Formats: sequence, structure tokens, C-alpha cells
Amino acid sequence: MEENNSAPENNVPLENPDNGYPENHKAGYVSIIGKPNVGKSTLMNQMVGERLSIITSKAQTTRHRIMGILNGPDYQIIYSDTPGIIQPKYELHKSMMRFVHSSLEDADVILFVTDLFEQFEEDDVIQKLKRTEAPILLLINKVDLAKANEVEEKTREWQERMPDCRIIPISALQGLNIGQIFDTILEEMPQHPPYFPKDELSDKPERFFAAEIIREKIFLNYKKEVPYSTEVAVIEFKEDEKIIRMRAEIYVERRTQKGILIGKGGEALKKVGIQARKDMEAFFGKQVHLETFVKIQPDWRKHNTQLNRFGYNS
Ligand SMILES: Nc1nc2c(ncn2[C@@H]2O[C@H](COP(=O)(O)OP(=O)(O)OP(=O)(O)O)[C@@H](O)[C@H]2O)c(=O)[nH]1
Ligand SMILES: [Mg+2]
Repeated sequence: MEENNSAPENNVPLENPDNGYPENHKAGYVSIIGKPNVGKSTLMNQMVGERLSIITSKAQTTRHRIMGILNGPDYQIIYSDTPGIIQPKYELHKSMMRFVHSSLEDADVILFVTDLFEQFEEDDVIQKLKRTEAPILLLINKVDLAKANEVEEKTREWQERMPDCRIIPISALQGLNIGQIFDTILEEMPQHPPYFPKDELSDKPERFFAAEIIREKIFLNYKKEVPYSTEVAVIEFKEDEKIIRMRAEIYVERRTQKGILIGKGGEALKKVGIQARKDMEAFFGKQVHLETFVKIQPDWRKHNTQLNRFGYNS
């Protein structure tokens, strides 16, 4: 019989994985998916215990697949936070949906997140789930805001739509029933050596998180299309013992957006810089010096060359 030499691209264990790990070590991938704004990123941060993904009240905040790794002596759970599932309008959206698909392909367990307020108008998430075989946990989020009987009603509705799923009502914000999710995931995890070194927290580099923190502040400080037309790239990241010095480029699509972003006398952008620096100092545990430059890149969301430059590989 011919040997199959095509190694899988993902799920490749570390070299010499048996070194030092118990035989019953568990490891696997957990994909967090759902519609925009239901609380996927809030949940991932809760599960990992770190503020890895940015969170805002606006839909489509997350644009990448962001892995958050939780390590224990005999387990490694690799969560993937993903963009909310939408009908793509731009090349950017298509790339975001490819991130969702790649996380589903790798998944050992799927956390399908919905919330009390999701108007079930499209079954696009359910359709995507039909193509996977991994066990699905359906999480009804934001139950801290529930009125009487609302949780029971929503649970019943979802049970009808997804009769094979285990349903858990949660509050990602308040940490309600998070332990129950963890226990279920661990039960479902296959025996496997770790995929990543045990001290790693994410697959993303430090400058990615720095850029995301700036993007979060832009989502929080501006209205309408400005946050959606903005992309951030950290082009310099120099760290010494005491301080990290960063240069970030902020791209918008139009001249008018550049004006709005900078604001009168530069006040608006200054505010973003101060807020971002504060959060970066907490994230990196070090003093941060941040310089920002605003540039115009017309219609960057529509062009694959631009998107590739920004890390949305097509
Ligand atoms: N009350 C309440 N609010 C929550 C909860 N979980 C998340 N939120 C809020 O819901 C909003 C969206 O949260 P995110 O975690 O950014 O949602 P997301 O699903 O990652 O959104 P996208 O990245 O845009 O797809 C934020 O304002 C959160 O603070 C919860 O359990 N209770
Ligand atoms: Mg998100």
C-alpha cells in the first residue's frame, strides 16, 4: 500500500510531543461561532481568563480567527474566536467567513453562541454546522438580562431547531455557567499531546494585539461607517527592558474619514491614542510609547492585495 505523505496542514502536533506529557493528556480545538454581537469574544476571554479579543457593542468587531490557548498540566484547549457570520458584501467579509470555515474544519468541539435577542432571520449558521461532525454546544448568552420565562422560551425554541444539541444558558459577561462549558469541553477533548508550547497564550503575535486594541478604541469613539472603514497596522514594535515603542498606521477609505478620525486640532485621535496606550500597558505589563499616523487607502475592503497586506489572507 502506498504511504500517504500529505501531512495535514492544521492539527500538527509538536515535535517529540511525548516528552514529558502524561499518556492521557488531552488537547483539541474549540471553535466559537455565531451571528455578530452575540458575545463570542466575551466568551473566549472568559474561557481563557485573558483579555485577548476586543469587545465592543458594535456588530462585526472581530475580523480574524483569534486563538486563545488554555493550558493545564494534562490538557490544552485551543479556543478560536471568529467573526460573526454574515452575508459577505466586500472581499473583507469573504475573508472573514473563510476564517470561520477554517475554524470549523479544525474543531473538536463547537460552541455555537446565540443570545436572548437574536432575531432568527437566517439559518446560515445552522447550514454551516451541518457540514461538520464535531459535537455542538449551543449557548444562549446574556441571560443576565432575561425577563421572566425568557430563558425557558428561548431554550425551547432552540431545542426545536437543533434537537441534537446540548443547550446551556450562560452569561459570558458575568461568568455564569462557564464552568459547565469547560467541563463538557474537557469530556469531549480527544487524548492528544499539546499542539502548542505550554506557555503560549495565542497564535497571534504581540503587534496583532496592539493593533486590535487601537481598533477597539476606534470602534468605541466613532460612529457610522468610520470604524468599519478603518484598519490598523503596527509597523514598528521595539521592546526594551522598560518600554515598548510602537508606530501604528491607521488606514481609512476616504479623505473625509481621515478628517473625522483626527478631529479638530487632533483631539479625537489623541483620545484614541491615550485610551489605547492605557490598555496596551495593562496588556503588555510595560510602559508603552505610541505614535499614530492616519493614511488613506481607497476602498481597501474591496481589494485582495490590500487585504493580504493587512493579514486577511485570501
Ligand atoms: N449583558 C450582557 N452583555 C454581554 C454578554 N456577553 C457579551 N455582552 C455584550 O455584547 C456586546 C458584544 O459582545 P462581543 O463579545 O464583542 O460579541 P461578538 O459575538 O464577539 O461580536 P462580533 O465580533 O461583532 O461578531 C458587547 O457590548 C458585550 O459587552 C452577557 O453575557 N451579558
Ligand atoms: Mg467578536
